[in-house]
Amino acid sequence: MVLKRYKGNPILAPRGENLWESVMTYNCAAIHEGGKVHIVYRAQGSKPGVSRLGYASSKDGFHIDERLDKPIFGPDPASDLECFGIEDPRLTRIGDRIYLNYSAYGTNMGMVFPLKRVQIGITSISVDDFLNKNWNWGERIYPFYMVDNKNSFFFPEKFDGKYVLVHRIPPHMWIAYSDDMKTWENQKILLSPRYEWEYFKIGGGAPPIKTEEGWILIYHGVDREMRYRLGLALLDLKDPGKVIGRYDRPFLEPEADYEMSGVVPSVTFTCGAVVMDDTLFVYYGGADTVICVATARVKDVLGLLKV
Ligand code: BMA
Repeated sequence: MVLKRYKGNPILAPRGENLWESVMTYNCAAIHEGGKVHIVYRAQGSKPGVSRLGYASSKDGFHIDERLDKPIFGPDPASDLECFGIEDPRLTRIGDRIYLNYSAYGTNMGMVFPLKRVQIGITSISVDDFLNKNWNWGERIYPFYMVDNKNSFFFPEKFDGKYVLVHRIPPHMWIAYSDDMKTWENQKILLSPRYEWEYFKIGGGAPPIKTEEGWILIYHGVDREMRYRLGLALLDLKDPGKVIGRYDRPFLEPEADYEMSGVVPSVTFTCGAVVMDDTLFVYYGGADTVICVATARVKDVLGLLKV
């Protein structure tokens, strides 16, 4: 297998002493800035329960050097739109800001018997504030208001002056373009389920990784038994809406104990990957309980994507 699990997995696990992260610490964003990997992870104190985001960092990508005791982002107390939690974060740097995309899990406002809804939430923070751990998050926006939608992230670059977003309206992954991140246009399906192991639905995983041969896109695929695997595609460097490669087999599938058993068994789910010294580090949640990392040489990953 091209992608190799780190032998010290899991690298991060729930901490009983902190109520907000005592049961599940999983699907995490990862971003490489200021000489370290910043890991922003989803945490819960019970299932079902409210998800919040925790923070840890690592210099070498494997060992956690620092971990904060308090969440760095949680539901807006003034809004019903995320009262059930902030899920599955993705981080992307564009210019001098870092964007946080998340699944906002809330209700239909004002309903007597509220309907639970998951939609895309987006906010941002300056790179300086992020690196100094001043958690001054900006405005929260919900670009596809009340649409059943999640697994969104941006490309780190603009294309023809436009922001580009990947998102998921089941069962497909979509791509959309915008001048202001609020109004999205030219939407189209980017990828649809194709293989047996992703038959039920697919969704974006880590924000795209730029290489000389194209953008590496790691996504997840869900089969009929609700098993979550990782998949791999390659997008055109200049036209990110054009798929130029797709690996027909899973890039990673639940096999290790920490992926097979946990709060939700048989799940590998990524929200972030970074490249250091030509090595791709994929951070992922195992069984919705712990955080793991697996690595591969970028050139070997590209080798899987040759069509
Ligand atoms: C999805 C998301 C993920 C989770 C996965 C498996 O719908 O909620 O956060 O890892 O289910 O339970």
